[in-house]
Amino acid sequence: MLLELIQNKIKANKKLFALLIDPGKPVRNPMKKTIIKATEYGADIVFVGGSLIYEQIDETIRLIKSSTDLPVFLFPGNLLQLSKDADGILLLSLISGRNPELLIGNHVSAAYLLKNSGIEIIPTGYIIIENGKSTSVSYMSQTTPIPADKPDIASATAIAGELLGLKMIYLEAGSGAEKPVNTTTINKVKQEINVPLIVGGGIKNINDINNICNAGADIVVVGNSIENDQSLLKPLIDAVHSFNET
Ligand code: 1GP
Repeated sequence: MLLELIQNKIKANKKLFALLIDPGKPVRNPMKKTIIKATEYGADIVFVGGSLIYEQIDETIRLIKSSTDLPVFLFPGNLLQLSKDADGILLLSLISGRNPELLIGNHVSAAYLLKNSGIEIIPTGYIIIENGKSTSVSYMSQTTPIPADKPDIASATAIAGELLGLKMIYLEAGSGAEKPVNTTTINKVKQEINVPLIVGGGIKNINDINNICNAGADIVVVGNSIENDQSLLKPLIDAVHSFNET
């Protein structure tokens, strides 16, 4: 079970690298190669999700799973991104927003399908932090991100998520964000929760990884920058894992 594996790694003071694959982008050739390389370089998890969808998700998941033995988890942008071919799903509740469909509505629609799928389900509190420009996730979700200079609101949201029983918290700057979630917010949230903390959005270089890991992220998610420059894959994975050596 992935959640148990994550919890054990965190207990041992280890951090994890998750590669995000956007099923809306061309998966076949460049991405297949990226997934094979990510596996070779020691990535820990593959997340699959995005704002749009171009093909049946099952086909994409099967293709990814044929290239790696890493856990492949859905990180769904919408109800079309569900598949029993994945190993599991981050069942996201967008707790920074007040859009009822993304807090509970979609979960009700998908409940029977998910319950009968047999895949691992990890209830995850999804928190969008504002970063200066509009991102796909805030536009598509029609929600207002938490202001970047209000770490107390972010941490109160994360605490509420944990109190409601959510098993992980995901701090999101938005795919392709100009800059990642600020370290003050990450640090404040980390101090207040006991569940694993995922941080993603706008991570572009080793410096970003170091800042985010030092601030307390347990799992770092990178998508766009690796799609744009595959030579970043190894250094970014190594940067996260360098925190496991001390
Ligand atoms: C987006 O957090 C993820 O939901 C990853 O973002 O594509 O900017 O790395 P990037």
